[in-house]
Amino acid sequence: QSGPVIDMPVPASFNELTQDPNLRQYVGWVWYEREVLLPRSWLLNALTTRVVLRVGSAHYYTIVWVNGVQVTEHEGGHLPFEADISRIVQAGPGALCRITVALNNTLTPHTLPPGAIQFLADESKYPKGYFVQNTKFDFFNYAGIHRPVVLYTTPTVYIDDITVTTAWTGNIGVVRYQVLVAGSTHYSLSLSLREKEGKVVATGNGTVGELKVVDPKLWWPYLMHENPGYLYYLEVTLLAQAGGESLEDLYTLPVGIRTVHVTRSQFLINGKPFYFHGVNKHEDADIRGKGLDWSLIVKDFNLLRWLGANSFRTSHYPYAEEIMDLCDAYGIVVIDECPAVGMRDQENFGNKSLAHHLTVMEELIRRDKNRPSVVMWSVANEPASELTPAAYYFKTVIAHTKAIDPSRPVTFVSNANYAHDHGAPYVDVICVNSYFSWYHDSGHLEVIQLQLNTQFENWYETYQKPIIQSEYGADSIAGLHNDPPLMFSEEYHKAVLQKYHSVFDKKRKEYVIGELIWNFADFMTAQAVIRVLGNKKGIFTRQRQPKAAAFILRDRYWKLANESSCIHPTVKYYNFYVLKESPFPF
Ligand code: GCB
Repeated sequence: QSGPVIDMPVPASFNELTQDPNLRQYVGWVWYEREVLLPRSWLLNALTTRVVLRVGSAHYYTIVWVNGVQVTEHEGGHLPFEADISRIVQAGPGALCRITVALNNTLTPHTLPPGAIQFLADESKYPKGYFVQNTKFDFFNYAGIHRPVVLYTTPTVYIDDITVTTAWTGNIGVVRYQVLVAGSTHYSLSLSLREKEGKVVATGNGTVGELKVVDPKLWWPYLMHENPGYLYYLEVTLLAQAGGESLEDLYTLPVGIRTVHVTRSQFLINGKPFYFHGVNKHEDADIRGKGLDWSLIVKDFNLLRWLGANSFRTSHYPYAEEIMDLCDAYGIVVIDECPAVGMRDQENFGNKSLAHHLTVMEELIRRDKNRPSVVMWSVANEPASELTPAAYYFKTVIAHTKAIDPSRPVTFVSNANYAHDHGAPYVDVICVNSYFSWYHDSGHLEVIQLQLNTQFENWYETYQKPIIQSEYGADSIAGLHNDPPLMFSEEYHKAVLQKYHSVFDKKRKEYVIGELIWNFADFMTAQAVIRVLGNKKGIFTRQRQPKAAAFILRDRYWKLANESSCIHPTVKYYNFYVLKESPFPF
């Protein structure tokens, strides 16, 4: 009944695991199914034990059944969702649990990212019923269960959510907390804040409060301090009664004490100017597509640190929590972006899209709000912000984002004309993408400096807000050489970067607060005449080998780190920090 059944690993994209071109470009429903044996102790006492099924992310629209009963559905890839499955698994006598997932990767004008199905009805050219899925974003629409699926338990009275914000003045650090408990109104909560080594530095109780830390060790970005990414651990203990038994729920949340502020020309972390010298990434690799891969994650962090990158933007969607955990622990600063990319048509700005966009921002903030590494939310990448409905649309999305999280600035990534950008008036920081001498004036390296200078001056004059060059770069095919530099050669790639850098060096003394290369690594896109097995703007190949441009950037980033007024004196050029102890058990 179900059609062909094949073995499918989780997590992974399904597209490139077989030799079948139809599976690679498949659009529609796919089904996953797996039976697992639950521990009996999870099933015996429904009054005390709650069983939860959690999906890290599945692309795009997902329906989940347990033992044939629908337990949840979720719209949108890149973000987690879960379902309380206690009643279903605790009802039957057996410990066998059948998990069925139906997943559909069809994108519509109202999904994030949007897409459109085009039926091609001319039967002299296309078979009957032929259709294609069109998208206006530049990465392959990999699909599947992309992140881990886990089963876990809590007591029936449990810690549902924790919100932490931090501040410090003088030698006192402040950790404000709010704990949400579900399952009962009768419980007690106690909190302890521990240092890395385990020593308790502050205690509290109740659902809302403030913990004070004397001489706090602040959370600093990588290369801004000799001990970056310092984390305290907030232990929240809940005690309650249910079914005649005492219940305990314990949750440990890593907490970094730091502040973020934006002025008209600066980005301040802990009161000191922070200059973003980093990258844009993708979750993308051979074979597994967008499936989570620990080895790749660790390799990428080692490359970031080798490069001297202090930050990245999660272009163009939220990245795995496992990646975000390492940003917190290593001090890599993150601009956290939602999947609003490729919004190029009028119909992407209606009420249906807007309602979904607000939900996505809520889900993203709920997931990442406590992360010290996340210093700014990005609500979209290069939408058609010059269209009239974009004005109300982005005003609403940005206001909603700020209302949920007043503690962080908000940005919006533009490439539209500065004078007609309907997002820019509402953001705290302007992010601009540009590709001079690539998509415009192709091959003319000599115009980059003039055009880039004009770009910065126009945006700053109009909005008086700090600016990040959120994308720039050029394609190069690794191993292709030409001197004088011609497009697609490694020499041209290097030359574009160097021209941009000379302008950044002038403007960073004024109001430019960062530069993020497009892209960290080559990545897969839809097939097109301007794409050679994908986008080749990576400074690393898709297999993570450096192109010539990587060495230019490495030189620059380490120099920037050493020049920066706030760099710790012991940080030396080309000094590569290796953590003595890894904070995570991989
Ligand atoms: C952009 C997009 C990015 C593309 C890049 C390019 O502006 O934000 O998704 O991949 O340009 O290389 O064209």
